[in-house]
Amino acid sequence: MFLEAIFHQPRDQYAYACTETDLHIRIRTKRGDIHTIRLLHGDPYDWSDGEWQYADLEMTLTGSDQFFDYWQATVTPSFKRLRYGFLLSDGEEDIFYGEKGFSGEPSFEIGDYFCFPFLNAIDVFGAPEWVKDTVWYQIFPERFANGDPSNDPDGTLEWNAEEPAPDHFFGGDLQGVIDHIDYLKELGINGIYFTPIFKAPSNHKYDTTDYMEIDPHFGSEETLKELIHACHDRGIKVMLDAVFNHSGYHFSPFQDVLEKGEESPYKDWFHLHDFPVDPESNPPNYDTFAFEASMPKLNTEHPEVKEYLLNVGRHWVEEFDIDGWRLDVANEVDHQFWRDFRHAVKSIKPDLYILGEIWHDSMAWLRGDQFDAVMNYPFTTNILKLFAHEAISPETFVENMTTVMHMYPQTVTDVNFNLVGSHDTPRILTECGEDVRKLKLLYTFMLTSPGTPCIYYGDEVGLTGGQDPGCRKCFPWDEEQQDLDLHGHVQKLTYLRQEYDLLRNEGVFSFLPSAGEDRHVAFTKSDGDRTILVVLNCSDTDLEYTIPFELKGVPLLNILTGEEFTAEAESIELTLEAYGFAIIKF
Ligand code: ARE
Ligand code: CA
Repeated sequence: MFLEAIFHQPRDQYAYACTETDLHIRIRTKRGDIHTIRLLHGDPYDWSDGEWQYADLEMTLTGSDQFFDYWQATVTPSFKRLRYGFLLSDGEEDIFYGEKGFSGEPSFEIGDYFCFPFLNAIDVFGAPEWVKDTVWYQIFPERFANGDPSNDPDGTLEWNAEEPAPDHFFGGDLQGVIDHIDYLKELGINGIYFTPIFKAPSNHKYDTTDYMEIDPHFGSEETLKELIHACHDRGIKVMLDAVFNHSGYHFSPFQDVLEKGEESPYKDWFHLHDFPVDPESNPPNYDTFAFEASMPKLNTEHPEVKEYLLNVGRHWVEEFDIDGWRLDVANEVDHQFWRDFRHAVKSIKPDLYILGEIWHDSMAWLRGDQFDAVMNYPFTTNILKLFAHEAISPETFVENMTTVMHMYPQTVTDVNFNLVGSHDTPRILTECGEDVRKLKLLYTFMLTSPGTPCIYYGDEVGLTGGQDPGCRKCFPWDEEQQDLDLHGHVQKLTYLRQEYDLLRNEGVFSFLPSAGEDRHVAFTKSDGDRTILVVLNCSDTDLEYTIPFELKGVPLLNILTGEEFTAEAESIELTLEAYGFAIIKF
């Protein structure tokens, strides 16, 4: 037994309350090393027969990555307290593992057990219920649609006439979104994430001048209200972008500091190194986002700054009824700020969704006291490697995805924000070498797997483009320029996700083996009674796939085609064309 590979910690993704009554306990072991694990568990104060009383429960293997197996058990402690240890068996020997380490026999000393002291309801991770049923659509407002030419900035270019450059304006605005709201409804999305809309000089508006004003080139407060009404009437949630790590150059407190230096009452609002404050110095003599002189970092520890920004957070929830905040550069802002932010906005709207923009391991923000989810870029990376770049084998993909799915508590994974591209990455079709078959396959995976998927505007009609600013082209509203077949596929998937709760976040997700000559990925979502099987052929040749279940006499439904059939033989073969896929329900 490889004891050195065994890992558990009594917190975070290894021990957490998944509901107000239940705990998930997880452990990691060397891949293939352990056959069974029993969780020995009891209440710390239950000594009814003069001995500590514990029960025992078999743990489930929930997945394997390159090096490790992951195991999980759900426990409902009668009195909300738990002491627990693991009895691991490799078929030859049994080893007990608890807080004090390993021993040959299960310990009778309660002090040797791990401790989950008490399941306090207020500490349970609680993302809003609606999120797991949401398919997001990300809009970069300057490029989605121009609904009001009268508010266009000077020098606005003709829609879609040129490749976007960092300083281009094409006139997109909020009225444009209102005008096309039924397009979005019909696409089957039910949440919109808007990149920033507050007053700022750039086209992307991450350099905020005024957090309390809608950018006049995007519209007015009335336009935003109308837009949010139009969305809510159609069951679409609205999430805005909060850029609180830094302000823009023209933010009046920063202007004051530039003008008055040490005399400015705002000098502690930023992280200034010395005076005079000099945006021309290289690097700037104050902290910024990524050495950008036009993005001075805000001092979120300062009580006035904090109060100011929390008020911004509250204002757009209270007055405009937004449903979510996406937090820009969330990991560079202090944790205490986010705790207070959560409290401030959730006191107004308890089911508000808080999404942090973090590209790396984000456990420290996902303990229930800060964010509900993060932008799941590790998911993106793995998807690109398999489906777009064909740089890894399906087996490696399954291993990597298993790592990603075990990075956080399951309660987080269920609502995490899955994306395959954004305004910060090349377009997904470009990543796929403009092979639409690959993109359809990749969408099939994203829209049937756990988490809440997001479609970046225009990806569904085949927009292309490289890294920012290339990925920010204007939406091609002329249908001649749209890939309607791709659009139809995305729409089909969003509708299926609405129709089948198993494709949203019900049931247990399991990969099926994908070893062998074929390049394919297969997985099931199942609640015990009903199962949906998804098979994806990741190669440019036909795939003969034998369904690895005994289904003789069982009625099957191909939910993509509507075709129903009953298996006559012991085994059922599916033939999938190059980059083809099947979704079968039984
Ligand atoms: C502009 C130019 C770019 C140029 C850049 C150089 O457009 O072509 O490369 O300047 O400084 C906004 C605008 C950008 C603009 C930027 C600076 O949208 O167009 O870029 O401001 O003016 C990291 C951060 C992450 C951040 C990305 C961009 O961790 O928070 O970098 N994302 C947010 C927004 C952006 C926004 C800003 C932050 C600033 O989503 O749109 O940029 O408000 C790795 C790392 C990540 C890294 C990621 C991307 O994987 O692990 O940490 O993210 O790459 O670089
Ligand atoms: Ca306009």
